[in-house]
Amino acid sequence: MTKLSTFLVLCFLIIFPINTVGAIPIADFDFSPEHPQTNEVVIFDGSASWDNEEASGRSLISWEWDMDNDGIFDDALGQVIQNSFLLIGDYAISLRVQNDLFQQDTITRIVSVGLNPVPEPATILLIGTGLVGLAGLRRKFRK
Ligand SMILES: [Ca+2]
Repeated sequence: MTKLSTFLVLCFLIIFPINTVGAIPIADFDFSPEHPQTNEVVIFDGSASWDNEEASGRSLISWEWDMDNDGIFDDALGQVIQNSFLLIGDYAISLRVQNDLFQQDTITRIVSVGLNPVPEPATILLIGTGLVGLAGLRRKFRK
């Protein structure tokens, strides 16, 4: 090996150390319940994310979430977060993970939120008041 080629190999190893060349963070998350309803607390768990070089000491250092689908990951921080949705619909939820080499990966999943069939206390109160009113009318007509 010539001095020049030895020098070039050393430069390459300094710039791209062997144990970091293949490091790739992989973003992944689950959410529960799988079919959430309006106003229900949904747990988003990013612990399924990993780095393919974890055996070489690489690790993930951040989990950032984009909950409003604006492309900015500033809505929540942390491996496990929770959120609830006021309206029915399909929501694109994204997670971005970063490893200790500042390499990143993102993943987007669609959360389909359905209507909560359980009536709210205010609705129950309204129906109850209506029934009492009907009963009162019925008594009036009997007299
Ligand atoms: Ca956002």
